[in-house]
Amino acid sequence: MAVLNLNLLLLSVLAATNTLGAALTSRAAAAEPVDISARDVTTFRICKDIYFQNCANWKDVTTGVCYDFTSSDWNDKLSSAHSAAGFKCYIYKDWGCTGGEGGPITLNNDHRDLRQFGWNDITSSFRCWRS
Ligand SMILES: [Ca+2]
Repeated sequence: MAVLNLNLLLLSVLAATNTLGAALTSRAAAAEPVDISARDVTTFRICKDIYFQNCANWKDVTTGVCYDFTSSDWNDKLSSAHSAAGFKCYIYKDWGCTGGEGGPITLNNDHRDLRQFGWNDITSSFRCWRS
C-alpha cells in the first residue's frame, strides 16, 4: 500500500512537472518580441482651431503607442483633427490615454469641429491604429 501511494505521488509530481513545463513554454512564447511588422507608422493631423485651421502634422506616430500633448502649446488646445487614410485615432482627455476616449477619428469622418462632441480644447493625448 505504501508503494502504491509512492507511485501515485510520483505520478502527481510528474503531472505537476508537465503542467509547469507547459506553463513555462507558454510564458516563453508570450515573452518573445512583439511582431514589429504588425506596427505601422502614420501621421495625425492636429489643429488648434475648428475646420482644420492652425494645424500641424504629428509625424512618425507608431500605431498602438500613446502620445501626450505635453507642451502648453497643444495641451487642451485641439479643436479639429483627422488621421491618414487607412488609420483611425482616438483622443483622450488626460495624459497617458486616460480620462475618457473620443473617436475613432479617421480621414473621412467629421471631426472638423470638436465642439460638436463636447471635446473642444480638452484633448491631452491620442493613440492611433490601422483601420
Ligand atoms: Ca486635457
